[in-house]
Amino acid sequence: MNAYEQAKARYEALGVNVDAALAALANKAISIHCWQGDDVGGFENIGQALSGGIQATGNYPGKARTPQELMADFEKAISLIPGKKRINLHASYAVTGGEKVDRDRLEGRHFDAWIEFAKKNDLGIDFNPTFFSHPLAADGLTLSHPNEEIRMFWVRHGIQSRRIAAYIAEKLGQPVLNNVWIPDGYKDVPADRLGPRLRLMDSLDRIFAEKLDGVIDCVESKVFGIGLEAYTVGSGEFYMAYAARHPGVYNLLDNGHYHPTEMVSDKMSSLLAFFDKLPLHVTRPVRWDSDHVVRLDDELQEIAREIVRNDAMDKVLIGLDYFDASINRVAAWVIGTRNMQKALLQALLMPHARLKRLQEEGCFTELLMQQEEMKSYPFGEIWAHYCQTQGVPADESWFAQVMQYEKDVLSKRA
Ligand code: RNT
Ligand code: ZN
Repeated sequence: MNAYEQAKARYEALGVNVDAALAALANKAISIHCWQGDDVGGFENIGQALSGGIQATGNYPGKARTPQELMADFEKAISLIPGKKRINLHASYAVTGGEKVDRDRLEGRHFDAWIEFAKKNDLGIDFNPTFFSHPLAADGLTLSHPNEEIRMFWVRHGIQSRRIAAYIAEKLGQPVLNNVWIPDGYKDVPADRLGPRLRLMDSLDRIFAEKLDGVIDCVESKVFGIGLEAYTVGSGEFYMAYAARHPGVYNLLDNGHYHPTEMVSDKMSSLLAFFDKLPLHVTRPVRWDSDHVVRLDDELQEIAREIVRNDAMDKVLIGLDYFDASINRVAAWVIGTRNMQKALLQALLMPHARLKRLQEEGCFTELLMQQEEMKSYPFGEIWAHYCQTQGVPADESWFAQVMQYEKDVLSKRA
């Protein structure tokens, strides 16, 4: 028996079907965010720094400056990642061929280059309207803006974005997740909390009014942004209630968007009890919503276990959302995505039925023992075997390829 067969036998002795686990992993798409490649810059060239209370810190050389560069970097990354992949786009990444098209005038055809790219690389696509880094979002307000003209500009952007998502879905022949996140909030204690929320509700109603095929709609809450610390219009309660009252609109959970001891892994089952889909942004908050590269840490593993043991591989739509500008950006994609997949594989290799039975029978000592013993099972051998069957490097040997790419390509971008 080789190392893989020995490892497999250990899991099978627990009653785990390893072949089924590997098939399930290979079939689960991870939506990889395009914005790690250029520090959430986009291609509009409208002289706007990243705004909206989010920040990419660091100055590592070689960030992508054009669609061609971003596509090349993304292709390098996905060549080192096993399994099914999607690319998550923002409206600010439209490829307009030099034409200046404002956000409320964007159309599906401005994403044709991405559709071709997706087809060539066998990727699905997800989409996000971009409610930040724009002169009309300079004060941190968009869909809740008290100025009706500005608010309606952003409503039109929301409407166009859903149409773009529908256009992409039609061209690819598969659904597109369209995620609405807005930065709206106030730096200091507001005098009116309800007014902005009622305006946001009205804006969302207008955006979601049109029935469109192929679009999965969702809304993403958060607690605060930089410069918007005291109040966030689109809070957790607001969007959860909105989604509950609007069938077809789902509540996306970003695990950087809660207070530090609140865990998304603990929230998922509550939403799975009520919704048939649960979109996620998987990130790593360090002291704040810092969007560090996803590590294989306890919370990532617990999120993956919630997906697997609740039979929710088809319901939970996994998207990554981090942007570290202080390290090689291609490596950042590879590390974070492989970690998400490793977490899923570990979860798939657990005897969940047996562990649930221990809980139901009140055998908490044995449950604790088994959960802890599982941590030293030979997971790495199964992962390596999976990578080999998928034709990607099984271990850190992928890193040499990224360093070669840095030398040949990234370092030449002055
Ligand atoms: C911001 C949200 C949002 C963004 C992306 C770029 O706090 O997490 O999802 O990170 O849309
Ligand atoms: Zn997010």
